[in-house]
Amino acid sequence: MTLARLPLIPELDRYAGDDLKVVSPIDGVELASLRADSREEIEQKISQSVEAFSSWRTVPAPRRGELVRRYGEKLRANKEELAKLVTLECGKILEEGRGEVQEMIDICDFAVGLSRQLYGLTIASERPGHVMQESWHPLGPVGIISAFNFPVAVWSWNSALALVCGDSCLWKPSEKTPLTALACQSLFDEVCADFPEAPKGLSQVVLGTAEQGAQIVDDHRIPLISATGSTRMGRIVGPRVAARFGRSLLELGGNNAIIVTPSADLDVALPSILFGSVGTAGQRCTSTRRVIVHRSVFDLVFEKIKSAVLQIGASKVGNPLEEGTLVGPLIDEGAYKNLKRAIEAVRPSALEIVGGQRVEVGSGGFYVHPALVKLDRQVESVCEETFAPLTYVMPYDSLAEALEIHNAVPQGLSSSIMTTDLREAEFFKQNSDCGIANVNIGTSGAEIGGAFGGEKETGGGRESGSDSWKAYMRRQTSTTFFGTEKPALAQGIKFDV
Ligand code: UN1
Repeated sequence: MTLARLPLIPELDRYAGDDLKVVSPIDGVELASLRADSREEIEQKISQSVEAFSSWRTVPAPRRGELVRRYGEKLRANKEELAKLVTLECGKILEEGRGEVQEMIDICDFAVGLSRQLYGLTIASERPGHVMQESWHPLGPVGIISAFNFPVAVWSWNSALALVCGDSCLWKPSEKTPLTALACQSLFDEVCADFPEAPKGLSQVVLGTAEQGAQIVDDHRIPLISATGSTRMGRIVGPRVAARFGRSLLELGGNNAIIVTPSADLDVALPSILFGSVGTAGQRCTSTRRVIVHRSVFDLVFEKIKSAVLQIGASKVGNPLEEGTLVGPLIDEGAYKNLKRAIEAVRPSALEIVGGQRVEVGSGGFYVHPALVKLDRQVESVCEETFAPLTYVMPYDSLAEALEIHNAVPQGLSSSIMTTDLREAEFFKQNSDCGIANVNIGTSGAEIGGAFGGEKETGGGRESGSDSWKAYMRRQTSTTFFGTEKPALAQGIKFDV
């Protein structure tokens, strides 16, 4: 254990144990070995969270915003260290590690503004002397289950909003990336130490695997479970939360496509296709997995992507801490095996396959040459999400057909069209079945200001910007009679005694 590499977790020893071996995907070296929370400890944390909620909900929202503002400042001061830890633990390149921490800072800023804008409504009543209002109240402890690929940003989208909404938080990070969670927790604790209204246990981390996650998922004291991860995980979490009439916010798999039309400006299209396909080693839920290209430019576009992918594969795959690297390692051997499996599944139908092989970068890590598959149509195996740098390129003839191909997968997160034709752009936006539909920018790299999430097997949740905050609050309709006459009943009902 190299404590010196983890200055953000001064109390790491407190978590030491044999349950979770945390390995850096960069070199396979063990970073730490941690203990999972026991059932009793989780029970205690949940009780603590309920307790924390009962006082935090009474703190005025702008003051709650002040705590989040200070946390944003703390992140600014520790951005580089936290970004390095993100890179060390999940393997994304340092530039993207910085981007991830910047997303946290941005959502904190967003939440601070929001803390003064948790607006309700005044509604016209049908009865004389009555007024109707809709207001938003704190919801309760929020359970946050996050994935390895955005180990800290996705937590912050949830927690920054939940905190200004008056909720307490319980965070079960991916068992592959618990260290970044502990680092965020210790920064949070530092901020709370100087904030008298912040109750003990306002935000806590629960360490463990799916087993520990399940205890949070099943607990009726936690009204909202926000879970990010695979569709497989969502299929388990969704029904379990529903069975106890809890609410879930699910951010699951994607299978995102970029449509390239004949009018596309290829200088605009190519960088987006490349960043979406190979950025973060293809391990974003927003990664570009499919490129649907008009037949008139199909070969040209494929060749351009291919030559860029070959160039990246030859010289830009490597240690994510080193400058110049564009593609770091896959998270682990399982991810590499999934990539191999997907390539074998598509091989019989492929016109051409580029890359997909391991790249030797040093010992231990699973580095791969990004894979590109040329197809003459969308085949069955393409419909499954593969969390790796694997991109399928296929042709279309009419835009209606392109949208049919586009929508024929079970996931519905992010989509994009490359076009300079206004009609094509609008047709695409009307017909894409995804939660995100971009024009002339790629599928990945969404800003925090918009609501983030998708339809179908992506789970239907929306988090981050816009009015996503409403998921973290309880809506209340209240009708007040202020008249002096006998109040009327609604619907014109007469009930004279
Ligand atoms: C994820 O991969 O789970 O839009 C989140 C993006 C990032 C977030 C991705 N802002 O690519």
